[in-house]
Amino acid sequence: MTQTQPNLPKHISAGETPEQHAAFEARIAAGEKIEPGDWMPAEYRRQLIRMISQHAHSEVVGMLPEGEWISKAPTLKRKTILMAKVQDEAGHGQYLYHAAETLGITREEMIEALLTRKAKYSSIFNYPTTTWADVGMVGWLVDGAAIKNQTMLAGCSYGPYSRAMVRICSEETFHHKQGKEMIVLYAQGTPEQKQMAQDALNRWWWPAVQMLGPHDSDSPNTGELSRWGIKLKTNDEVRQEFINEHVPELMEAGLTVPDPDMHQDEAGNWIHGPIDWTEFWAVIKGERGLGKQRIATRQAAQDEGAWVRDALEAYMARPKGEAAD
Ligand code: BYC
Repeated sequence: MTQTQPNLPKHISAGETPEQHAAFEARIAAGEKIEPGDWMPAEYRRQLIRMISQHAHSEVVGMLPEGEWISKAPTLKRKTILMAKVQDEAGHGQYLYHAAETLGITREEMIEALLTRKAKYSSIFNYPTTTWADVGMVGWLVDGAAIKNQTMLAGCSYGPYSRAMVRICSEETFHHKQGKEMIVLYAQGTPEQKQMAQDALNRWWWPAVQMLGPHDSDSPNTGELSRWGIKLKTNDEVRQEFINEHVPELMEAGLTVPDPDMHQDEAGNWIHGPIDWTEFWAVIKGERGLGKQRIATRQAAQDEGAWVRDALEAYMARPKGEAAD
């Protein structure tokens, strides 16, 4: 928790001076990356730890809805692709936990915050994948929304986060394409397959639109994140990019976006109807959806993996020269 000083704005913490902040912000304005050993405002550090650790948790919890389908994939080809995708998400979690660790938080502290619900993870992963088409729709819409957000974050001011994002985005692009290819195929298939794709779109459209965060007017963190070059676009700007790309593509695939108010304005933007934010917050708090189940699953994985961590610690602490196996 950072402390503010009387008579200074909230983003300047106790012991920091406006001059330090001005020099720091000049570096960002000049396009320099901030690296782990550099001076940084305590609030910049806090915001990055919050956001990167929540992003890491999202990748790891995000393995659950798709992972359920590995044993039920319809063909060997689809199974192999899905296994690679889920494994990629674990890798993304690793890069991101490492990036957050460079800011002085430990892996244990982050996991504890996830399991005690002090830290959030993306609302989208509290929804169930009820049919095989949901796996394709997650790839197309969820990875599609994530890429829009993460391409922006690849240009962010913190070096380790920015570099992690470059690699993650290239993998997410493959995830997005495989999801789109699946859904386009099913939408052109039998009436039953097309209906399965449409039902999946009906389930995932609104959660995907919501996952990019509350409207800018209700986003308490955007001000500081934009000030410090962490967010280069606002939640609503990223959402608009996502909608503009995906609505025409879904229509071209023969599917109907489940928003009766969706229309194109004179500037060519696709304008969505009202978003149900009550649902969004209830899902984040675990009052609706699978939040409780997701945390219980992560807790079980943590408990069942304790012996592996203990064995690794014992191995690392073994006397010098002792045989490794
Ligand atoms: N879900 O001030 P705001 C993936 C919270 S995973 C839950 O606008 P901010 C994938 C927000 O944290 C991709 N909570 O926040 C993996 C804040 O609460 P706190 C995940 C949300 O940070 C597996 C409060 O609402 N991507 O690609 O300025 C399989 C107020 O919001 C959500 C990332 O994590 C939400 N959807 O902006 C497939 C990207 N939205 O923390 C795919 C990194 C908002 O103050 N994160 N909240 O208690 C970000 O870019 C930003 O954090 C957000 C929110 C745009 C999400």
